[in-house]
Amino acid sequence: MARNYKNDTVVYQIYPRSYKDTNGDGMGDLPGIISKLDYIASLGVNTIWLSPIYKSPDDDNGYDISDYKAIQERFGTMQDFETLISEAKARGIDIVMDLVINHTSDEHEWFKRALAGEEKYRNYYIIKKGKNGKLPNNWGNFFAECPWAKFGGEDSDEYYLHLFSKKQPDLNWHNPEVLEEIKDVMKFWLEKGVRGFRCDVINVIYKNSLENGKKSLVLTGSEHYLSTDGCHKILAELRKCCLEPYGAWAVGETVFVDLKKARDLCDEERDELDMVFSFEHMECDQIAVKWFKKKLRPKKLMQTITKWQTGLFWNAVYFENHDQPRFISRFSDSEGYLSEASKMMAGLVMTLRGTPFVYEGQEIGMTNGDFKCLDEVMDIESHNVYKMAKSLGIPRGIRWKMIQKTSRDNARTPMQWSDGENAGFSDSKPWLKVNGNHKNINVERELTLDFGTLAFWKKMISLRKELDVLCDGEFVPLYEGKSVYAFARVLGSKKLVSIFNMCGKEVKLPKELSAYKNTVISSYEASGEVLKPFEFRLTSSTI
Ligand code: TEU
Ligand code: CA
Repeated sequence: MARNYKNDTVVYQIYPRSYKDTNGDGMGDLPGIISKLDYIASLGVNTIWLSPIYKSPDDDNGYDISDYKAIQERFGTMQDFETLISEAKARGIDIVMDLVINHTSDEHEWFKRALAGEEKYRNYYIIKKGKNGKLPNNWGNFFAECPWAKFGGEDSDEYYLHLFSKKQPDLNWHNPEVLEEIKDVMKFWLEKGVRGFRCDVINVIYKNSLENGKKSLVLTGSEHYLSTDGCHKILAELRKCCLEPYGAWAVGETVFVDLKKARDLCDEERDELDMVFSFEHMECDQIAVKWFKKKLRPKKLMQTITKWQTGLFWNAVYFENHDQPRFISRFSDSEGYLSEASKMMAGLVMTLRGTPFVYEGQEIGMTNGDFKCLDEVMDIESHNVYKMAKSLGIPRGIRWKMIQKTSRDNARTPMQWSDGENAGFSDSKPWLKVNGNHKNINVERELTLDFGTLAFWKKMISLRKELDVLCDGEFVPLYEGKSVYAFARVLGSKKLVSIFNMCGKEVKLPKELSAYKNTVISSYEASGEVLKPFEFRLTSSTI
């Protein structure tokens, strides 16, 4: 299969509303991203993935799109977007767009016309009569709501399906016209020079049936829509008609995938996606559902990483994004070692096999938000889950702890550019509270440090691109201990060994690893027989 990404692609994800505000409305914007392109280029990344910048009423921060071919006014203009593409290109940086096609906004023209009774557009959505005054089926919803909402007012006997918020009606992918519309959208952006797409919840788009689902704690009904044959067909078609002719690539966000399902979507022989974001490694510290967290056990994390590294031809390597709590905040003993933990993560992200994704702020070791109460949290999912927890009788204190630990807003706090007012993000009150730790953790300060967090990330990014063994080499598991992890990357006679201490205590270097002494780079200035808290080292040896 043609693979249109390059093995030395390193992606930087930007969540536009939190990156840089230039017009003082407290919300990041496209001119803000343009003003930071030199900074982004200095990181050494060669691709930017932009979370949605399309027109949207912002019920789910842009993942509810009301016009696929227009720019969100608050973010800027189409002219700004074109400038971003060309200025990025001038710095050797490609742009990848977020493609959200499981649902639109209920304010999209198509939905409005459906509501107005146009048959053609009713067919774009999944609309069903209730069963004897009840809902059409027993399915669950990703945002802890009811997935069915009345279509056309309270008196209607019809419902529309929404797996996410009520303002995100699911598209009907049984309708070939929907496919044609989306092809047209993709071509529109490809013509403007974008290099590919990150496809939002792509493995749920095609619903096989609307029958009741098997009762389950999470997402009852998902067996009717996870990775269906219909979905595979659509992806193959989008690849052939849209991606291939433009030499574009696609990463799929694929929820609840196991290895087998992931292989079916992006294996070497499949002409669908280039790679997928899987979730198993993000769930190492969860109890049944992501809102209940337990202590992260490094060993579980290592085992999961090894499983996916050895199980897939090529991985999308990520540990942070706009939906996940910051990773360094998940290590229970990272307090006091935040910079060390971040450097270790740089070592991990950049030496695993696959395409590395760095999420804004990860390169300076940003942490979870420091929210004190629910009023400071904006995310719709957090508010819904809080409500649901309340209705289940979960006590207030515990409810809040849940949200505090797991809210998606943890990763959405404004980028910390300086120790100044609003962290240098904006001249006025930001849309989401800036983390108080910007006094210590910020880009300006990092730029003065020779051995700081940022300097280390940059060094690792440049190694990742320069060393062919990191780009192309096989992954070979070597060691999984209580906190020590090691693996090799091998290409011909070249071999690099990554060694990690995934905890905040010193540990002796295991004897199995004592041969790997030839250090290429280390997250501590000197490295010896003892692994320091969260130490990472990369060593080289020959075969
Ligand atoms: O996320 C899909 C998804 O399943 C989760 O990661 C989501 O954040 C939620 O927590 C499930 O419980 C994607 C986007 O990344 C997310 O920002 C959107 O809200 C969502 O799709 C809907 O478009
Ligand atoms: Ca702005």
